Formats: sequence, C-alpha cells, structure tokens
Amino acid sequence: MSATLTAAAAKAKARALGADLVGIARGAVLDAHPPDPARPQTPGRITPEDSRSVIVLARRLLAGTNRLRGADDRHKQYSTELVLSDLEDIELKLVYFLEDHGYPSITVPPAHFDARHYDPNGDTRGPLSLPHAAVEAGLGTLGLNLMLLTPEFGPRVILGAVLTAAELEPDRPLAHALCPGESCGRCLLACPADAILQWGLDKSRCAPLASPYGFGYLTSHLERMVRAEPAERAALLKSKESFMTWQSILRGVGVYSGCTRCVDVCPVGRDYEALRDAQDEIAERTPEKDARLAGMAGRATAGDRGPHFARSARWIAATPGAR
Ligand code: B12
Ligand code: SF4
Ligand code: SF4
Repeated sequence: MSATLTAAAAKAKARALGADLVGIARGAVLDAHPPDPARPQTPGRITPEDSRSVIVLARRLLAGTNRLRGADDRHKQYSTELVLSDLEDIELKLVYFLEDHGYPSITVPPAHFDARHYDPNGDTRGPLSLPHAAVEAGLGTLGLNLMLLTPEFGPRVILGAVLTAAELEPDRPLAHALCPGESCGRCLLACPADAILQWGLDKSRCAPLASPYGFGYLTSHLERMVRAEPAERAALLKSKESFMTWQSILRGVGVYSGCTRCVDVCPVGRDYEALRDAQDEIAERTPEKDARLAGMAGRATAGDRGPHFARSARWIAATPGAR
C-alpha cells in the first residue's frame, strides 16, 4: 500500500468533491472477471500500468425528478444530464488530486464509448461496465433488470470511475443480494417497452426510450430528409425534429438520459420513502405483464431463475459460492 495516500483519504476527497457513494476494487479482480468474456471490458485494456485500483463513484439522481412519472420528460432528461456532467467534474478533480500525490490516473467516461463498439440495437459497450465494477467495489448488487442497486439509493445513481496507479485498500463486495427478483418485478411492470426479462434486458426495446433524442433520433431524421422529395426537404430541415435535435445535442438533453421508469419504481434504497406516494402505483401495469411476472415467480420458486441468471450470478450475489 502507498505510504502517502490511503484509501480513506482518496474516498474522503471524492466525497468532498460531491460523490454520494465511493468504493474501491482491485484492477486485477476486474481484469479476471469481465462481464462478457467474449467482449472483455477490463481496466488493463484501458491502461495496464495505471489501473492498480478502480475507484467507482456514484452521484444520486434527484428525488424531484424520480417523483415524475413520465417516460419521456424533458425536466427529467435535463436534470439527469446535469448530474452526469457533475459526476464527470468529480472524476476529473479526483484524477488531479491523485496525480498531485504522484499517481498517474485516468477517468472512465460514464456515457461515451468507442465508436467501434457501437451497436444500433443497443448492445453498445463502454470501456468498463460500470454496474459490474460498482458491485466489485462494494457499492451494491445487480437487480432483475441488471442495473446496480445500492442500499442508499436503489438504482437511482449515475456511475463513474477513475483508474489509478495507486494501490489502495479495496472494499468487499456485498454478501447478500439487494434485489428479491421475481417476487418483486416492479421494474418489469413499469417498463413501457416491455424490455425487462428474467435477469436480463432486451436492449433493442429499451434503447429507443433510454436514449430518445440521441444518435438514433438524429440518423432517422437525417434519413427522412435525404429520402424526401426536394420540395419537402426544406420543410423537414426547419421542422420541430431538427429543432429538437439541435436543442438536445446542445445541452445533451435526452441523449443519454431518457426513460427511467424501472428506476423510479424500484423499492430498494433508503431514498424510496421520499418517492413512495408518487411511485407506489404503476400506471403501466397490464394483465399481460402481471401474468408474465407470475410465471417467472412460479418458476423461480421451483429453482428456475431463467436462461440469463447464471451469466450474472457473480454480480447479483444471490448464489452461495458465486464469488
Ligand atoms: C450501452 C448502455 C446502455 C444500453 C445497453 C444497456 C446494458 N445493460 O448494456 C441501453 C441503451 C439499453 C441502456 C439503457 C439504460 N441505461 Co445505460 N448504459 C450503457 C453503457 C454506456 C454501457 C453498458 C455496457 O458496457 N454494458 C456491458 C454489458 C456486458 O453489460 P450487460 O449486457 O448487462 O452484461 C450482462 C448480461 O447481458 C449477460 N450477457 C452478456 N453477454 C451475454 C451473452 C449471452 C449469450 C448471454 C446469455 C448473456 C450475456 O451477462 C452480463 C453479466 O452480468 C453504460 C455505461 C457503462 N460504461 O457501464 C450505461 C449505464 C449502464 N446505463 C445506465 C442507465 C441509467 C440507463 C437507463 C436507465 C437509461 C437512462 N435513462 O439513463 C437505461 C436502463 C436500462 C436497464 N434496465 O438496464 C447507468 C446504470 C446505472 C445503474 N444504477 O446501474 C450506466 C452505468 C450509465 C452511468 N454512467 O451511470 N444503456
Ligand atoms: S429504461 Fe425504460 S425502457 Fe429501458 S428498461 Fe427501464 S423502464 Fe424499460
Ligand atoms: S424493482 Fe424489484 S425486481 Fe426490479 S430491480 Fe428493483 S427490487 Fe429488483
């Protein structure tokens, strides 16, 4: 361990900068356990020399926006983008702090990714999978929708990370799953796209709502313009869709921060008390979804957790001996 910089000092700095949650994982542990070994996302691939420790940071979403019930709400999208920018600032300032102590460090982008890994169907991959890194750093465990749930804020956090050459004392992953899974299923009932599977996500269904004014919106609008008759093209150029694209890209609104219905209704997290009166009732609930969830719950009672569970058991923390 470093004689001059302790894990406690690095965490205190991150909190002072505004992080709501901070945890530390060993780079080597993340290198050894990529979530999808066929497409490894590991600290060592970003920087082999300077990823001894991975400091995972979380900034909580605002209760005021999580109380809103719309799936496509500009107030929500705007606030979430501000939270994202705030987290990016915290990451950068933490890197300066670590470098001032003599340890080369680097930020992990919370939303951006290498364009070579872009997938139009939503299965895009970041340089690190932050929810999985957060589990390794002891911040929480994965839920039925494979998002990170935390004891403090449930899934209502934006995640970031800093890789550093400093060797810092790591945290221990939580021993017990936070998500009861099929016996709850509120995220599945609330999902307007019906994208939540049994411990999995249909990304192609979620992506258009999760990123409503992002790259997909821009390209479909451009495609309409290119294909339009010349007379119609000028109108499309000056349309509300062009205005929305301009406005969204200018401030990032709705680019990475769309639907959060599965997040708003999750009862895990001490913060849920402040949301309960607004979110307990789920307007998107249908008899079909209820029946699908009841089927899952019945199979889970019989020990069948579905085809995706085993792949993620390490991070769901639900299987004795998964670690
Ligand atoms: C691309 C992306 C998306 C895509 C794909 C999501 C995904 N889970 O991969 C889409 C557009 C759908 C999406 C949606 C959303 N996202 Co998003 N997204 C990302 C991003 C940029 C990369 C994700 C990534 O690298 N995934 C890696 C893969 C390996 O993860 P995985 O698919 O879950 O892997 C497991 C399974 O798929 C399975 N598996 C993998 N391969 C295979 C193959 C086979 C054959 C099988 C059977 C299984 C299997 O095993 C894996 C192990 O658990 C991250 C930022 C980051 N760098 O982490 C944010 C991130 C995950 N998103 C986030 C958020 C908040 C959202 C949304 C709420 C939208 C919004 N309003 O912001 C929704 C939530 C959807 C949901 N229920 O999870 C947060 C999550 C915070 C949290 N509490 O967990 C992140 C971390 C951004 C951030 N900085 O905070 N997102
Ligand atoms: S972000 Fe919205 S569309 Fe995506 S899984 Fe959650 S509720 Fe469904
Ligand atoms: S809503 Fe229920 S099932 Fe979904 S992630 Fe939260 S606790 Fe798990």
